[in-house]
Amino acid sequence: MKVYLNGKLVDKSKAKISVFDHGYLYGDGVFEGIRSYNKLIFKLKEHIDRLYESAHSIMINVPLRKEEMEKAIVETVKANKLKDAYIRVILSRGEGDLGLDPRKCRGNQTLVIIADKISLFPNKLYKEGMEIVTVPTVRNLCEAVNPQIKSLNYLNNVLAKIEAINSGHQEGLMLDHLGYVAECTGENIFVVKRGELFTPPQCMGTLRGITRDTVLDISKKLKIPTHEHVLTRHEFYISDESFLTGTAAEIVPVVKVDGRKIGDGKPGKIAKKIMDEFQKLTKEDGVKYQI
Ligand code: PXG
Repeated sequence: MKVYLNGKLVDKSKAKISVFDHGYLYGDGVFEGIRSYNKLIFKLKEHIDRLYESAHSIMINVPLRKEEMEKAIVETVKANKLKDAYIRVILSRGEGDLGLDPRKCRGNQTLVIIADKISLFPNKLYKEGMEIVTVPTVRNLCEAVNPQIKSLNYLNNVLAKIEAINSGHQEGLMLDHLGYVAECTGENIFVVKRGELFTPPQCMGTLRGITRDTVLDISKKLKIPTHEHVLTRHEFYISDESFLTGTAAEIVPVVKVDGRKIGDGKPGKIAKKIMDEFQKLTKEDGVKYQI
């Protein structure tokens, strides 16, 4: 495997960074997870835009222009001869000293691009649906560490994931500090009620997911009335269908929340329609590369 490290493609065994890197010491950095399907990188521009927005928000200068970033990502996937890839772009503030002071990193950002494979959940879950549970850890406050920033500081999500796993579930539903539904540990969430689609608005402790945006586009195309609206757990429990969206997870039907069956306890019709449309899109839409 070849890994992109600060402008060079190096062997995985040589892809090493300093223990003084503030990404390692403090989670001081940003990242993106991107997928390619049959030599098409899906929503690459959107992922690059979000990476630059996250970096801007925490005042890290991205050492490449956006066109150069696109090229670096494409070259990394090509170097690994992957038709279908999961691409991780990681930008940290770089090597500094043992203090928090970001100025000590002197603009030495570390940029890593890894192209690999990922399969987050077993196939069975996509057909039969997932059971999820509400977790005690509250989603980060927007005024503290804004969930819109895709930062390397994922402890909030990791804690929630631990709680979900400890209770025998694959995913955990995270609420915001007011008790409204926010998102899962690495996915946005949707519910369907009487043929209409609902998802929490961005300001409710959710990441503006690129798969979420894609689903909103699909629902527009399919003429499914869609609302970005605050949701309580009750609304979840009484919904007809539910599903999760994320680049790594793609679209996963949810059939039980906190022991309550959703609809008839099987993946819903609208979820399936959206999953089909999503699959079609991944086959046609994207930045093409040759291997
Ligand atoms: N919410 C959060 C908190 C995320 O981290 C999403 C929603 C979905 O966003 P996109 O843009 O991918 O549709 C994410 C992204 C993992 C893993 O291993 C998941 C993400 C990132 C990194 C790792 O589960 N999801």
